[in-house]
Amino acid sequence: MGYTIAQKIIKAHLLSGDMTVGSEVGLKIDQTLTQDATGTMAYLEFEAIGVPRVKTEKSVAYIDHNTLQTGFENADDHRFIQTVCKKHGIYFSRPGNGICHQVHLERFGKPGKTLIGSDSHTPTGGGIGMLAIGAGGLDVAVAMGGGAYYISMPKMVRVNLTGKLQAWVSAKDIILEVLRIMSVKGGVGKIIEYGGEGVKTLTVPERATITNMGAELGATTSVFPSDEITRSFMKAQGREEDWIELSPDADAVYDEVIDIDLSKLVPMAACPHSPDNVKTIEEIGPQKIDQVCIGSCTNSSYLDLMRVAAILKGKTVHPDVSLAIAPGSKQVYNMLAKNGALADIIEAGARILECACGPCIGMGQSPNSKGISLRTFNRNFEGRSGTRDGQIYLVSPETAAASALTGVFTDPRTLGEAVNIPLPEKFDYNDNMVAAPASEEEMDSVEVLRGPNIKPYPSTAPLAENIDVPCSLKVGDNITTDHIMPAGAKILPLRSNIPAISEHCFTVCDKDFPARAKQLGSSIIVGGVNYGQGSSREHAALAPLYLGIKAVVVKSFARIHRANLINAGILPLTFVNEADYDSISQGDELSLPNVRQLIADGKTELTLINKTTGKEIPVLCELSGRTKDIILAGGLLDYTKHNG
Ligand code: MIC
Ligand code: SF4
Repeated sequence: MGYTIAQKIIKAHLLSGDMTVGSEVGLKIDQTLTQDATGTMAYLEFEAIGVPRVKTEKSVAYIDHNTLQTGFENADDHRFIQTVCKKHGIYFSRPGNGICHQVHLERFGKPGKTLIGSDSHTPTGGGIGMLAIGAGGLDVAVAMGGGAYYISMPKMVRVNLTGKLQAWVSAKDIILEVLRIMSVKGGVGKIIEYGGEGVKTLTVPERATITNMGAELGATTSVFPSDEITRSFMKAQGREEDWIELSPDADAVYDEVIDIDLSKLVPMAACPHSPDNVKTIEEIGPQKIDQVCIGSCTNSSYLDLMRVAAILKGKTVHPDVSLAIAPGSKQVYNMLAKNGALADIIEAGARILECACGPCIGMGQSPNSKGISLRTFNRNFEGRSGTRDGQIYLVSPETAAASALTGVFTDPRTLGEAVNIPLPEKFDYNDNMVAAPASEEEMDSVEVLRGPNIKPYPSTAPLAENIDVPCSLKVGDNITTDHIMPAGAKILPLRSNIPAISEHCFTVCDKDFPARAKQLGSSIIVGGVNYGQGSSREHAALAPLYLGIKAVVVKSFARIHRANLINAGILPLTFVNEADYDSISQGDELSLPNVRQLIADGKTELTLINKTTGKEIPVLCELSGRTKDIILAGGLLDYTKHNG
């Protein structure tokens, strides 16, 4: 039996386990990336592990999220990251150089290699045939120290692309179609591989838009073959020597196949408040809009922005619309500046933002009350824009630019003849904004600079013999990490200060939660399906840890968040019968008697007793040998310190 692309990369990097679906595999990690909002914690964890110099082939730290500096916090954290990287062998991409995924794809990613990043959109690297996976900061820290990264062996899904996109229909519309078909939880436990004749019609930046937003499927990652198109992209980046060919074996077996005829797709939007709430622009109709934002790691490539510039050229943004544009990298920005496209964008009235995440994570440009904002981003969760009742629609750059001119939802196919922007033969690359680390001889003399905002990792304790605590919060389905640990300009500067950031934990759902949890001392959270979808932020586990959460009992978990809970030493439990969700109310006294012994004995089915009602509820605690030991030790940091 042949292998899929992902199986080939996994096989070549397998350190432990066998490749049976669902069983745990340990992978050798070639590259890591961090960004600043998760990076400070990841490097504090790396320091705690105590390995002097990274053991990966390439580790890069990007500054792209916390770039709005309204106080000392972000600047201090950036200085910490810069110095800690210099000391320990990590490349440092300076603020202004661009969004981690865009820059990594341009400058460092390599087909056939493994990459983990402390950001859920790390799968962007799948656009050039990498096995690129989003992970919690602590997992990235362990990988930097040379440790394996563990996933449960995913199922393989093949998305078979045929035909060719019509003019003005975009790669964004392809991934919106996949989201429409599979939903935000349809990819959990799966790797999505793209294949078929249609793949040959897509450039690397288009492929990367698709693998990037595959994160919204809940998938472990997404991957394209590495072919001649990949080779010409790498060559245009001056990195042809990094290219290898990669394709699935002819007899590779997929667990699921989805067929998409590209020629049938039309411009679409993900409507509020979920990336899978997809409608065509035609179905939405010519509704009035207030704001358009173009950028983010999904759609801020040179090709994206050249198309936008061509649409805006010689026109003016509608008077009722604010158009903001953030190029994805310095390379993109520079090329637009040199070829005059930036002038066309400025002339049309766009507000140019720095090369960073910006509005995607609520760092400015929050829309007006109830404002309708069209964004080329990947997430439209409630409140994420910074405006609680903001109505965010996720669209292609073409739809965004066309609508910015008319002031209403506009199908870009009405723009007339298509613009043809070819991939440049040579990108305007240089790495002058990437600082190399100190040499091995010099590293000891580098001083790591820490600001007063940096507080230590929360204290942990080995798993208790019994858990007897109340339910401090009950939430519904599809809770995102933006609910658990909101981001935005006001809260993000607290990412290195767990006590302070914990004051905002779950406040989107219940503003009294942090105070209640603290008053209770220890407690349990109850949730529905796909709990913890969205980002990789381990703060969504560390804040609950700080607030005394001992276990989270839900109908099902999103992958990265479940791993982060285990890393934080919080028990992840699922209901055996989903209907039992209804038998727990907030405030009920819950008990897991003899839990430590049962888990140590390898029991996977436990009994959760609702002492308030007397009901006995069967729950699953599915831990492997390694994750079991992590939970018993009180988290991955303690486990790693003791097990090396
Ligand atoms: C996001 O898009 O939600 C983020 C902000 O990039 C997060 C990381 C974080 O919360 O710092 C992610 O995607 O993992
Ligand atoms: Fe940044 Fe948005 Fe991409 Fe997250 S999704 S890395 S916030 S641009």
